[in-house]
Amino acid sequence: MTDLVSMSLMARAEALMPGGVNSPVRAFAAVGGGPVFILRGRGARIVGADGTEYLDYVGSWGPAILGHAHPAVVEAVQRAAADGLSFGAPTALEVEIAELLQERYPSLEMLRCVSSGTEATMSALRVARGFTGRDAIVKFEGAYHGHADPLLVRAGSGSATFGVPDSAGVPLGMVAATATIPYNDVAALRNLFAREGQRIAAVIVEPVAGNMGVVPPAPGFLAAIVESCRKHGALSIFDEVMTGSRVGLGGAQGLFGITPDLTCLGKVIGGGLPLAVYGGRRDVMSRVAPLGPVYQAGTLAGNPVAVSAGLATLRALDQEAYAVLEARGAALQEGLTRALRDHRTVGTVQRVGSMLTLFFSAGPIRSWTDAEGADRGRFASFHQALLARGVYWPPSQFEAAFISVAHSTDDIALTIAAANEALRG
Ligand code: KE4
Repeated sequence: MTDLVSMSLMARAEALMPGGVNSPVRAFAAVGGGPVFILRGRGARIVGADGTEYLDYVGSWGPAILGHAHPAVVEAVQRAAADGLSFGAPTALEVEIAELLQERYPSLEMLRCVSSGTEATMSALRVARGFTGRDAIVKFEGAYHGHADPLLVRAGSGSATFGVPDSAGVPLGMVAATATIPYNDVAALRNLFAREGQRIAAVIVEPVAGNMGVVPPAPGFLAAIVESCRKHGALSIFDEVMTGSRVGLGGAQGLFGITPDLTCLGKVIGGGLPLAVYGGRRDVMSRVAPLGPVYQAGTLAGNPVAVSAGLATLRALDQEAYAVLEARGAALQEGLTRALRDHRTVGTVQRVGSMLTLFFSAGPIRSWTDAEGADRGRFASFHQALLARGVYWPPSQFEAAFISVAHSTDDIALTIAAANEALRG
């Protein structure tokens, strides 16, 4: 289902952009019906091209944690823009956000602003390889860290697999040193380190997986990563592009009390504008140019308008905001779980804070192997039924839904009612 205005816009878009979109998931391929083109957003709601209003659970895939067009963020952006959009020179704003992020993420002894999560993870891997002098990196099946070549490797087959590209155009050589192992599998991690530890530069992990749907870390999993890296002279990288300032003031590392060597941030910290960060141990980050031999650069890195949006967003995120996010998330999880039970539908709702996924699978979902068994067809019809009832849910079974501070208790109740109708079929 989509509206006629979006359909006509899509016809024009498809003539000019691959799939009519600027990022694949937006095409609604996994749920069918074609995308809704968005006119504007305010608070917890977005308005489609034909004027239809939707309760938004995509939130720009995480950044809109305060809701859309938050007055303080809009005002900060307008004020910054009036002074010039970009200078390619240092500004006080970059110092302010670096200091604020270091307060919230003590592991960020030194950091660098970039313009996307992909840039952050790509750069973190490069500095890890430069610092250790090693090439091998380890990621987990079902995790997504942006589209840099070394990270586009196919999900493994249960044991560690090196170097199978997951995209055309990625030379075998670019992924030959990238191993994938199952998420939450400490034994597989330890076995890989026992075999290859001397050549592993880094392990990169989503400390709460969001890109296979929400999969929390099993007890001891994150600690095992940090400990194995330390034992073998590798670096642990927490990709907190999604979880950073989403699952708590200090991200997943603050929530779980685990300190990685390097951290990547994005999404929320830019408040909807292109801003991301990588950083961590001072001895590691001191290898980055111009201080050291690891090169990384960016025309718009630390852009004053994007930084202003990020500062306004982060300053509005206090413990009270996280208490609201936790309460809304818990209420939605409880309501959706009850709806599945009342309609005798096989499914499970997994959540950390204000990011959650309803899997059409019995659960628990602990890894990609568990997640990929979910009923995608059932998800697609559920998504379409929600959309028809004014609820804009992420258009893939393997994504997280995001709640904002602007979602009211009534909005949560409305969503649960729509879910009950959608499950009733
Ligand atoms: P960007 O390059 O899209 O800013 O960030 C890449 C990235 C890195 N790390 C994690 C944990 C991420 O979730 C992402 C991007 N997330 C997707 C949503 N699953 C962005 C949506 C999209 O690709 O359009």
